[in-house]
Amino acid sequence: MIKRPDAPWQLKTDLVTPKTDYLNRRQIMAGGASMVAASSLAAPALGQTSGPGENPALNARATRYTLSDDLTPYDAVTGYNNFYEFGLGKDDPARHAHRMTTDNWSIEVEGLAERPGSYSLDDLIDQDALEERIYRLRCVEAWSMVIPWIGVPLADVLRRFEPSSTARYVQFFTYQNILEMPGTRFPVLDWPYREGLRMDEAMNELAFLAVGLYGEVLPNQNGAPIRLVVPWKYGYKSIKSIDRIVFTDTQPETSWNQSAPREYGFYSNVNPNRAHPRWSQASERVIGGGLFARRETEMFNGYEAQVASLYDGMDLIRNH
Ligand SMILES: Nc1nc2c(c(=O)[nH]1)N[C@H]1C(S)=C(S)[C@@H](COP(=O)(O)O)O[C@H]1N2
Ligand SMILES: [Mo]
Repeated sequence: MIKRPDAPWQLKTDLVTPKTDYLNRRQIMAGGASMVAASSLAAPALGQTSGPGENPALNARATRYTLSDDLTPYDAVTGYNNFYEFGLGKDDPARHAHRMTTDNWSIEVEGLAERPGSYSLDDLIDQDALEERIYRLRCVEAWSMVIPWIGVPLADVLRRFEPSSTARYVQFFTYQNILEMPGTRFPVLDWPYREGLRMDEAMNELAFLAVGLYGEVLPNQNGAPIRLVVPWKYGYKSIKSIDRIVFTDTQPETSWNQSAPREYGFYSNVNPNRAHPRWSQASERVIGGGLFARRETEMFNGYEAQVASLYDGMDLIRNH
């Protein structure tokens, strides 16, 4: 048994709803459908996940950012992952990410901002402000999951650093430790993993920093202790285990764009009309929904109303 260090901002356990109640409540809300789906899980080889209830509980207020679709079962959300620092297999993160140390986490803030510096999680995340948002994560590999995230709007955190008016982009970096992250021994990507957003994208109401899911502290394999969630972009933009943020005036490097620019653009908006060079993006496999469960992919992952105006006048096939 790996003893997880308590996140400094987690609520005292006696103040929160026990997670089993949380899960039961969810099951009732979803008409039991999501939990039934758990038993017919489309059999990705699941690693050793921590079960629901093993991570410390988090309290969060419900929001209107809630998909009515069935939730992806907990075991799939935490057992079928991409986190290349721990290997290329979908079950590698669940098997190996427990090695990552997340205690005393801090984020270095650099570049074009009035308040650069080193911030602890406690500085950045107000535990009374935690929200739950149910967003779909749509991977470029053409599968998706519906996840009840807990966190805070990215804009609220970035504003505290007082970005300068000359900052046009923000770049994020993942923690790097070759001893804890076996996948980084291989030059699969240029480590540390990095991602970026245009400032107006980053300040959009949908962009979210997650510290939890399913009523509990984020499991390591999902990007503990803090990761980005950009619901209208392909999953790889949602960078995990962030330890550095840089404000810049030029479009920053992003790991996947650096590794294969023809396949992965800077914008990476979910776009059923722009195929990946090697496969279609018109539909997606629903993880946890059974062997043949698929859905049509929606423009901007279904968030056209909230984000289409960010790209007015841009050719979204060229600027993919
Ligand atoms: N640091 C880091 N962040 C990452 C990745 C990664 O390999 N390393 N994979 C990305 C990809 S491709 C996807 S689809 C999502 C998966 O998030 P999940 O495992 O929580 O579902 O994380 C993204 N964030
Ligand atoms: Mo992905």
